[in-house]
Amino acid sequence: MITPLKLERAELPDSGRIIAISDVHGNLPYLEGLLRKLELRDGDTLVFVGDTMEKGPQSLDTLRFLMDLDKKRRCLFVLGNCDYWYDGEDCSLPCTDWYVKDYLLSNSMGQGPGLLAQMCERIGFKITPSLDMDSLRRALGAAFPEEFRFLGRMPQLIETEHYVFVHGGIPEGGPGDWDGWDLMKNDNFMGQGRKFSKWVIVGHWPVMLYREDITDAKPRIDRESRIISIDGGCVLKDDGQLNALIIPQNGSEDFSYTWYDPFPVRRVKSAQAGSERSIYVRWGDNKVEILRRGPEFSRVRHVRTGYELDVLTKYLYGESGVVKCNDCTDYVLPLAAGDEVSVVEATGRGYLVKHDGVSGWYFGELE
Ligand SMILES: [Mn+2]
Repeated sequence: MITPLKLERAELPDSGRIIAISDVHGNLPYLEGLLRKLELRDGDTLVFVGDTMEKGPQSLDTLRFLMDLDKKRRCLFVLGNCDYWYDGEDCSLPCTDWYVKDYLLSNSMGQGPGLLAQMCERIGFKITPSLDMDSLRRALGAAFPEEFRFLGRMPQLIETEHYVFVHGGIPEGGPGDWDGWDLMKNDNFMGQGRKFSKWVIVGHWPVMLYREDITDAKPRIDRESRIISIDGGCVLKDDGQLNALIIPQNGSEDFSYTWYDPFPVRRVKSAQAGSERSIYVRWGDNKVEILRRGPEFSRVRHVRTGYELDVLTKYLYGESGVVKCNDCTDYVLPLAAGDEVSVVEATGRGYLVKHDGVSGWYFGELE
């Protein structure tokens, strides 16, 4: 598939914060929660770094929310691989036949019905295996012209004086060598050993995937490569969060961040020491051998590393013998009495909590 390249240059205002958010994935409550937490001011510029849709439950509503927000505030948008529905020059039409069919019929993009499926449902267009693409295009094009125009205007990359915003990453070589798709879907961008003169701000690759020992959902700011990766695993990870990278003003490197997740915040009563050794078992590398199955926890061995840990039995899925395990960690968080944590899960042994974006166990009592 050849995806036309669409690059843009933009000027950012001299004052006001620049706030980058990526990978909302149709999770409107997280986005609303994050925007509330940010206490937006008139001078702020919001940059949405792609994948606002798909995988989560509310793609169409999220898109419309952003279209509305764009009318009220200064917003910039770049396309992610999950926002891309166009093929070739004619931006009034959703993407190629095979892509749309595959997506609509098999739900291959993820867990929930995505944007096009929600649009079909909204107008009562029935999706069947004999789906006629021309009538689908006519129906969606007629019912959602503004939505497609809005998406069709988005570039894959926005370059400013000091920062570059791109969903996946910047491919090797120069624009003459690039396909638009490689800017949107560029896996493990921070792990490629690249360096840049401007700050490159990306989403796409959930940041926790950059560590194998702990689950850390905070934005990763690498001053050496000048890459900032901000996807906190919203929708994709049960304990994920929606991050906002905050640049206090144009040209600044004094980055900060905040995030939203829905977990209740509590205080820990007693201090505990952190574990010296831990593992983060993640999707794609989650084959485990069950050593002892228990009602709440089971002892397993992570197949690739041989590491042994206890996991919640409900996280195990697949055939008997070597099975797979939902994302999890055995990391024990270092905590001081009075620390605030958000409680992801209460179990018979202790609490799975998050502290400063890091997930782990707390075995004491909560206030
Ligand atoms: Mn993506």
